[in-house]
Amino acid sequence: MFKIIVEKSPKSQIIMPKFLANFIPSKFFNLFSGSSSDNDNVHENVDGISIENIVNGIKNRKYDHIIFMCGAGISTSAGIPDFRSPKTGLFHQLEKYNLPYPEAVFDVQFFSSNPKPFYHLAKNLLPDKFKATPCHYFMRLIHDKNQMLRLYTQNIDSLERIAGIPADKLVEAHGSFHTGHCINKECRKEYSFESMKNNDREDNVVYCEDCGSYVKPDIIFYGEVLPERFYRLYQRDFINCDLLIIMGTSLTVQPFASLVELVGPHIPRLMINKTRPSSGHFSRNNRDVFIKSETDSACLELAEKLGWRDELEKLINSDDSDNKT
Ligand code: CNA
Repeated sequence: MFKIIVEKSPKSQIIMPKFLANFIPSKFFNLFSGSSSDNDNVHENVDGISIENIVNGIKNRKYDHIIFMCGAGISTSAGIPDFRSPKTGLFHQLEKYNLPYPEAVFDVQFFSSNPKPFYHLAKNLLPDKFKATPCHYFMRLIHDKNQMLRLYTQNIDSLERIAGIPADKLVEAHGSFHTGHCINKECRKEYSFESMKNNDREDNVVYCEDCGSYVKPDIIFYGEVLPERFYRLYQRDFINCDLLIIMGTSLTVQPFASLVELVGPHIPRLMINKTRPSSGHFSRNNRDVFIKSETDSACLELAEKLGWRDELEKLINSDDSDNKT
């Protein structure tokens, strides 16, 4: 089992998790970080696949085993900050907590000694305050059309569930707030989201009612192992994927980021993000398309091209948005 790690420097070498090494020919590295200018809104590889090819492939159901890989960027328009965006990202807001380093807020050792910064931040990430975004509903639409194989998300906000994507289609790779457990190994009492939320302490810290230790939501902290479901499903999903869509992630957290390498060598990969990934995972390649954009506007445009705009808008405006987790 592999623990969650962050690539600290964009220039750092990718440390290939052993579980991926057997799957990944070296030529799959350095895709996407092409030579086209950062001002380009859309990068289409002229010699290879284009957005039109991808749209047509979705329309005529050539792609009906689509995998999505998502990160915090798909939820920023719902009011949930990501980690790394300058000024607005959660790491930028951490100065007041006087942490030894920003990631300490999600470090299991640090949490055991001081959970207060985490619980302050958790207030910003709690799922029931937020509505799913057009991007989430676009993925729901792909599911409704029976073209989604799976949605792998790093997000812990449960907005995918709120958008009505069923749990069996989801891999919440970094866990969720759905449940929590007492951190005392001898206790491990389980708590529901509701019971953790209904906490009237000013510092929001949740204490175990049985043993008095801290209760931690079941989101994966740095240094913790990802859920068993992640390891079980990625092995069979990615070899069956016929289109990979990556949205709103800096692709800096491992082992999640390396999943992009697991689809077959000719499988198209569409990435939608405000910024190009700075790590060395991508370079130009003729099966890759990068759209430099907000995820919501790109998804609305894709829906338009697919002739699904009305359906998407109906979903966005539907009662399904009423916080079902
Ligand atoms: P990140 O490293 O903060 O990267 C987010 C990426 O999204 C950046 O490249 C941004 O440029 C981009 N971005 C931000 N807003 C938009 C937008 N509207 N449209 C398009 N692109 C946008 O976050 P990652 O997800 O890559 O890192 C993984 C961490 C973040 C996981 O451990 C998550 O649990 C964690 N996280 C989750 C949430 C959430 O659940 N909503 C919030 C904050 C952090």
